[in-house]
Amino acid sequence: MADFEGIGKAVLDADENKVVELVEQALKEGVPANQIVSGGLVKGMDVVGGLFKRDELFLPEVLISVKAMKRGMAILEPLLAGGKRETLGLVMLGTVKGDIHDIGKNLVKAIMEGAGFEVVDLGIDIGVETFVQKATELKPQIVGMSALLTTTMAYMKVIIDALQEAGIRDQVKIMVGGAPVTGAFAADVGADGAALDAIAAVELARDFVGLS
Ligand code: B1M
Repeated sequence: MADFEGIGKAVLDADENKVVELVEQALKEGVPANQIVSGGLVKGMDVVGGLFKRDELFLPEVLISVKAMKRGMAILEPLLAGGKRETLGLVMLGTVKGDIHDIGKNLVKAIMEGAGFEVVDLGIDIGVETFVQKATELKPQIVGMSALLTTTMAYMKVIIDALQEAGIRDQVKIMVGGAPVTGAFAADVGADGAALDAIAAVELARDFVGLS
């Protein structure tokens, strides 16, 4: 019987060796990789996210839990590639044109992946053409934009308008974030919501895909 609880606890404890040991043990027992991800690793990250939200864990601790989770994922990912990986949804993320800040975006990516989303990261300084082209090609459930500068956040509206013009605005949920971004700003530019931090981003993403 796979020790899902133990895997989740090892993620919470950021005990990489234990994560590896228990994941390998579960595989030996014949447990499918996708079940180990959803029943063990993701459950552990859910607990981490909850504790962070209640200020019972701090960012560095969250990041080492993400690292432990990723050790487990590194074993499981090749096995998932052949079969169908179950994810909560596809998220496309990018820092908007003119802006190269990516520490927060990368954190959002890591925590979203930890929570079970598949994330395609377009990178930094991403223009409207790339956002529209990739959204058309990849058909994500969620398009996420990050901006740290008051001068670049306005560009989010350019992208949202272009998605509208391309006829795909209604097929995606749009999340905006970054230090200067607020809920009121999100409403102004026509986004579906803003998230103040990475945990809030996961909550909003879960809400977007009907899981909250
Ligand atoms: Co820049 N910078 N910077 N900078 N920088 C700020 C943002 C600034 C507030 C500093 C200041 O003056 N006090 C200021 C902006 C002022 C303004 O616009 N009002 C500023 C400036 C002016 C600049 C330059 C213009 C400086 C210059 O060259 N004169 C320049 C701009 C370059 C450019 O982008 N074109 C610049 C450059 C840089 C560095 C390259 C040196 C470096 C970036 C390195 C990198 O990212 N790889 C840098 C840094 C590090 C900062 C500060 C110090 C820290 C930002 C950060 O990483 N925070 C920042 C000051 C500050 O915020 N205290 C500053 C930690 C990170 C975890 O938080 O990014 O807020 P944050 O992300 C959070 C949330 O916002 C949210 O979740 C994250 C995790 O909790 N979130 C999302 C973020 N994206 C999200 C997306 C979502 C949802 C949530 O959904 C899609």
